[in-house]
Amino acid sequence: MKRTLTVCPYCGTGCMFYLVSDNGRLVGVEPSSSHPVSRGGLCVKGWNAFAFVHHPERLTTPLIRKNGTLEPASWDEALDLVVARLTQIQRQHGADSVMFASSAKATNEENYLLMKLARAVFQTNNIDHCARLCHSSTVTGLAETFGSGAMTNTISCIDETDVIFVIGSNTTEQHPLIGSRIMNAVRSGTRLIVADNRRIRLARQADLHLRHTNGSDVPLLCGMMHVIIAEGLADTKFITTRTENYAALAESVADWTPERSAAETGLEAADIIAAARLYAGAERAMIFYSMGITQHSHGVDNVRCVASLAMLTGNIGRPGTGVNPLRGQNNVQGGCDMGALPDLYSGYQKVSDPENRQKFATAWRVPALPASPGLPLTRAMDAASEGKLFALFVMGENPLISDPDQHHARRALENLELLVVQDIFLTETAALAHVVLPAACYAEKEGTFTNTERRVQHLCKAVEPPGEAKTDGEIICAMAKKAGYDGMSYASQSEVMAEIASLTPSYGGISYDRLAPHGMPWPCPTPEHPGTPILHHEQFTRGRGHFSPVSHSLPREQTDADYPLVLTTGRTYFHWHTGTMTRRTHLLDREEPTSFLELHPDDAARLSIRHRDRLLVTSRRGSIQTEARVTTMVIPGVVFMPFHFAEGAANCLTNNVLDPESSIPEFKVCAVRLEKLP
Ligand SMILES: Nc1nc2c(c(=O)[nH]1)N[C@H]1C(S)=C(S)[C@@H](COP(=O)(O)OP(=O)(O)OC[C@H]3O[C@@H](n4cnc5c(=O)[nH]c(N)nc54)[C@H](O)[C@@H]3O)O[C@H]1N2
Ligand SMILES: Nc1nc2c(c(=O)[nH]1)N[C@H]1C(S)=C(S)[C@@H](COP(=O)(O)OP(=O)(O)OC[C@H]3O[C@@H](n4cnc5c(=O)[nH]c(N)nc54)[C@H](O)[C@@H]3O)O[C@H]1N2
Ligand code: SF4
Ligand SMILES: [Mo]
Repeated sequence: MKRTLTVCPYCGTGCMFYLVSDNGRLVGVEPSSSHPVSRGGLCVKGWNAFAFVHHPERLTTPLIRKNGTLEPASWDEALDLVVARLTQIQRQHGADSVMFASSAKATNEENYLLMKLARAVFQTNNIDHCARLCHSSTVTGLAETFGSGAMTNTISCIDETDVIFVIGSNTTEQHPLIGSRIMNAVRSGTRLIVADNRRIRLARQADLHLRHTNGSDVPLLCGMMHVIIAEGLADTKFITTRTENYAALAESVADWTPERSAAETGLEAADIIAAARLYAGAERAMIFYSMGITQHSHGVDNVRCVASLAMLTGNIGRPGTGVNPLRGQNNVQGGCDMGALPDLYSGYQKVSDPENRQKFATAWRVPALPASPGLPLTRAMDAASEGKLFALFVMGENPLISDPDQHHARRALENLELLVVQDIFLTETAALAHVVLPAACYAEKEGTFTNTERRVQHLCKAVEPPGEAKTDGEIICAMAKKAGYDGMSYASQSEVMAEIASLTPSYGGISYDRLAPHGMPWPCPTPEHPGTPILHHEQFTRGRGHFSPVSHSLPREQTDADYPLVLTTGRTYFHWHTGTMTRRTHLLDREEPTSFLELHPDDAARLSIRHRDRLLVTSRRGSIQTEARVTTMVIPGVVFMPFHFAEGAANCLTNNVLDPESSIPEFKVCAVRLEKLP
């Protein structure tokens, strides 16, 4: 038996564990008892993270579509075809007629390499990844207010805080090892406020559970800030020494009396007052938030309000405080850090700045790099439907199931002249591709992932990839070579990290020999620097923290007589997104085998729907069939569905409207009607 220390491939919590293998095959997982986050624990997905690796449906050879069907091909044939078609399409329609979707499942090194391939070799800034669907509103909102869009504090700070405010995060199911840290803290006396209208596990432990209507976080947070200012609970010393633009914020919340906030949120004024007093009264308070805040057409405004609330009470820059956006995928923090974003190089260096372009062009040995920001992923589907985007290269994403408005996404993907999908399984998106490239998974490669608390961790190779599958990094470098670029041959992944460090100030001091055993948090500017667990300690990354007042806007789609219920979408504990890995893991699939919809008993009674009845769910974009779960998890008027299931796919229903500033879709609110099926 061999034990290989590596990083969990599921969520951004970033637990580390040992993969146990016997004769080249994985047989199990053992937690790492000394890991600072997981501390010997794992959730059910971590315990089962070996099971999909040897699944018989893994992709083992490249596939090329011939006469309508995908047929096995050699690597040379497949990569020659991809490079030739990309080049041809660019020649015909311009450099920006192609786009690269990077992957929060891939390593930092691979994200860096794909963004280098897009920018240096194919001369386009059209590169993005699933962070667009997830925390793009955080990146925009916190960059403006603090100067940095990452979690400000550490997971261990949970043990040192007095009050935890969880807003729009189902932490015990989606970041289970962080959720259990919160539960432990509450058991030893930490106070907990939960703002989420589902009765999630944490809500049952909370001192205050605020079940406000979906999309009413701005009124809730403005109401709390109004109370804090009116009752003299603001931290005036912090405001004067550390922040700017306070007067504008104070003016903007002056009308947000608890009564007005109550009317807009559906809460009691007394609860809003109580939440404000509890949060502001603490010596140290932490905010955790996730998709309930970000996935709205006003997601950036939500983030601005969260940032203001923390600054107003001086809850930034100290242990046990902070604004903590929980990053979802195992390496979505790293995907952003590595510049798999249309407007930024690695380390959030703007492509619009000529000095940055010069620096990267020199290092990459190319004459010039493109200046105008590329397309956000969520605008790619429109561009493909409108005949402005002709080729899409997708590494490790499944947009046909994860993008909003599936009919629209399918039409767009089918309209492309070239769709290439590089994945470990033949996903629903891959089934539409012209070329499919078989990738190695996390257990079959070396590299680094950066978790939600900015901790860069090293993963080690445990077993060989199946068949002819290659690592994402190998495939990208082979493509660069075939495109005639000689600046992408590396002897090892640590060499790629050395290049990243040389170009990325926040990773400047990071190298593989410093990462054992459990990684270190960026910013880490020099080889001597110990890493930075807590951001904005003496000053904010941007200097002074900036209060950004917001005005209130409603979700873009409202209910009416034809579509009387609000649909909100999200996740379950057992499944991962589009189910490619978890639905191929027997123990997980057994727990949650199929699509379902939660609805409140009052709505069920009105519509004569019983538990487990088959339902037809219809929105303005499409219909699906699913199964009813009658439960008080949800409030009357709101129904909830996970988006994991290709049959009964929630994203047939969701709305493709975007936040104008961050281009995040409004996954958390659309309008539907239900009919009981015979
Ligand atoms: N098991 C599992 N874990 C995962 C994932 C997975 O697929 N499966 N995905 C990972 C990824 S990439 C991400 S981004 C994270 C997401 O993690 P979370 O954001 O925690 O998960 P969601 O279920 O999308 O939504 C969280 C909560 O937002 C609430 N909500 C909906 N609308 C609103 C609103 O208007 N305001 C407020 N305050 N709350 C609202 C919902 O009721 C829900 O309980 O999870 C990560 N972890
Ligand atoms: N309705 C609704 N839709 C949503 C959301 C929601 O809350 N509601 N949330 C959104 C959010 S936050 C997110 S993050 C997205 C997620 O959307 P996606 O990123 O599209 O979802 P995943 O299923 O995680 O896709 C990851 C893919 O990578 C593959 N993969 C795994 N490991 C590797 C590897 O090492 N290399 C390669 N090349 N491939 C690999 C997997 O097989 C899988 O196909 O969904 C979004 N969609
Ligand atoms: S909490 Fe997240 S990182 Fe930890 S074992 Fe579970 S899925 Fe993996
Ligand atoms: Mo996400």
